[in-house]
Amino acid sequence: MKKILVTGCLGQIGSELVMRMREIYGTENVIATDIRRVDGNIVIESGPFEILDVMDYEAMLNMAKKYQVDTFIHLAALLSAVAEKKTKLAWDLNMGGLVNALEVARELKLKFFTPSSIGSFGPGTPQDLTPQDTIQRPTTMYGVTKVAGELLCDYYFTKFGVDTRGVRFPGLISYKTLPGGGTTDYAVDIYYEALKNKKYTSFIGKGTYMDMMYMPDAIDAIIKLMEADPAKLKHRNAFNITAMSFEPEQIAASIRKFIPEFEMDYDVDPVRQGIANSWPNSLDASAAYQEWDFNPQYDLDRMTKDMLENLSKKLGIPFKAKELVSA
Ligand code: AKB
Repeated sequence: MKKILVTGCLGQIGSELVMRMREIYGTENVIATDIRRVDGNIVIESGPFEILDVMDYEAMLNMAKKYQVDTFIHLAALLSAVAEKKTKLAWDLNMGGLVNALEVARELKLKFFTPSSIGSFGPGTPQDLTPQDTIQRPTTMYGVTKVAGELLCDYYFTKFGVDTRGVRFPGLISYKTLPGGGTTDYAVDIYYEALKNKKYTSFIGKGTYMDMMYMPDAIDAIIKLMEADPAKLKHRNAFNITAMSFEPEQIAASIRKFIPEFEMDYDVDPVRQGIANSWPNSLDASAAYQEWDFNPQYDLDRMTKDMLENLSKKLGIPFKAKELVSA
């Protein structure tokens, strides 16, 4: 990767990926785009930024030509809970944006990345240690677009030779940018509420396991996969990756190691609970370990400590993490 175009750069992944790639590849070589501008945003202020509607193929092509990019990272998409409410928009944006981006990659011979998700699986999928290659019959609009996206990326690889690569992300947790309307968002909200109120009401029910990952590991995974030797990749779209699997009681217990008075109760949202129930409990990420040395660094307690320390600074709420007595 030498010159990289990123769509959806103000989202949860994009905002951190752009900053990290600017450190590695040089500020001027990472062109951040989004459909909106947010005054004072660090991604916009720190390097090249352009307004880009991913539904506009001509604008996208011209942007890639203007900056003479060699890599396209396409992140703009609706997340699961919003997609369930805005089904037509989810299809139009998630699929229309993706096919436009793939066409640009084909036309200009660009290396290509787009994320899939644990949402690409469904109730018929083996739920524990879900294999890399298995049944994918999702029952959500988000999942339908993610499976179709995986297939489309494979198609552009086999048919046109576009170097497409992707991962199935679990829930991503970060303190920098909030996720926008996902099912796994409870695992981000809980840290904000733990610091602000020492109490959280979970919209995901007790005993609901989902895969999760801390954002620094997710960013490293994208860069590592994109830099991987193509000869080593047996799979492409998309690799199972995960760093941990937990249910709400376990993340609450992890927070209590640092904030002993933290309390949690439940007010389950039927829409998001239904989505979560249709997803796996835990993925088998061995193909990613074997084919491109995927190597996440954060487990639940290490992530909790880092989240609380950084969020306390961001929110201006004093918090001093003690060293963990037991993990
Ligand atoms: C969501 O909950 O929609 C996302 C995802 C797992 O793809 N975080």
